[in-house]
Amino acid sequence: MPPRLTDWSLALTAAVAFMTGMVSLLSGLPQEWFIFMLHGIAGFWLLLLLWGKLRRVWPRLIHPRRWDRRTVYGLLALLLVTLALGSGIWWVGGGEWYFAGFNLLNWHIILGFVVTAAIVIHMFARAKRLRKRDIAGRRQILHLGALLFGSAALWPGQQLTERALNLPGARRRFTGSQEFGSYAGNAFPTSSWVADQPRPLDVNTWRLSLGGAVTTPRNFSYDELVAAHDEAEATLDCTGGFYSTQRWRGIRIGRLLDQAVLHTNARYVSFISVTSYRWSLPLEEARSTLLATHIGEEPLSHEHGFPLRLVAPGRRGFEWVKWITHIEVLTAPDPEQVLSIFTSSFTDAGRGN
Ligand SMILES: Nc1nc2c(c(=O)[nH]1)N[C@H]1C(S)=C(S)[C@@H](COP(=O)(O)O)O[C@H]1N2
Ligand SMILES: [Mo]
Repeated sequence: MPPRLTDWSLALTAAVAFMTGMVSLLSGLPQEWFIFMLHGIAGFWLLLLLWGKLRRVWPRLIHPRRWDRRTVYGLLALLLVTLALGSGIWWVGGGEWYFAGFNLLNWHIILGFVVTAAIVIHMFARAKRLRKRDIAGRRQILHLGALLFGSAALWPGQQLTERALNLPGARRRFTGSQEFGSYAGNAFPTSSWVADQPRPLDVNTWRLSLGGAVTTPRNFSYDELVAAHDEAEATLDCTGGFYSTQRWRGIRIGRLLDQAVLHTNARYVSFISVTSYRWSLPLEEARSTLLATHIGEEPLSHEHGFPLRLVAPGRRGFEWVKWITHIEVLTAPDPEQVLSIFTSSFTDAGRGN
């Protein structure tokens, strides 16, 4: 393949890998499985392209006399991309490896950001325009086609290999997450988006307040919420790579909202933690969603969000707000909630004061 076509294909594939990777963090519904497939195919495509590029620059690499500053950058880039791809493939195969407190998936995400940033900088500094003769031509089209089919075939190949070898990766959910402690009450991993660590909340003084676009703002005591006995079976699927299916108990949000009379322009419901961590759901989805006080027969443990947490089926774990103290009915989306999940750990309550 012409060098420029290889380079532009690399950039394009990296962009696809980056975007599908980002979208996958927000995908939790079974019908969104293809996002994860596209991400995997983009990974294999990168691997094949890299192979082509490596063959091209190989002579420059093995002759120290031909080394220059670009060789060093090139090798560094190669190392980064190999680590990014390797961590992803290893994780998907069921690999367990921790470094500096982060697992393979965490490292894969970090490396994905670093590689993407490096490619963007490189493109601005050095990219050469793609000319007509780089793309038009039977050889080029055959090459690109072979790459596309090759990577598309490698993906199911990988799934089958995992199953044939009975690797731990074969038991992953479509999101890539592995199961822990389903239907066993509080005995599944706990997680934070950053590092929220509030003090345990005292239900004697704790109240849930419901306000915003409502006619009659209200407070609810813990006992009032527990009395509802609504149930839902749902899977918490953390973007850190574990999932757990539980029977949750608490109160359906529609039941709460009915007691406050919503304004006609109400559109979203925001769930706000004592740490200021917050996330919102569209009104109709929120109505059928549960605020949990219990997992199975056990009250939520402090780490799982006692006294009250959101259980939002089909949404990824980071959206399941813990330690809720406020519910705010909104008339418009809340884009700044994305910031809140990064800053909540630095608030007084988030640090445990
Ligand atoms: N207030 C608050 N809620 C939160 C988080 C957080 O950091 N703060 N982390 C989220 C993340 S990333 C996940 S995966 C789930 C983890 O829930 P668990 O600890 O019960 O497993 O809680 C979510 N709710
Ligand atoms: Mo998470």
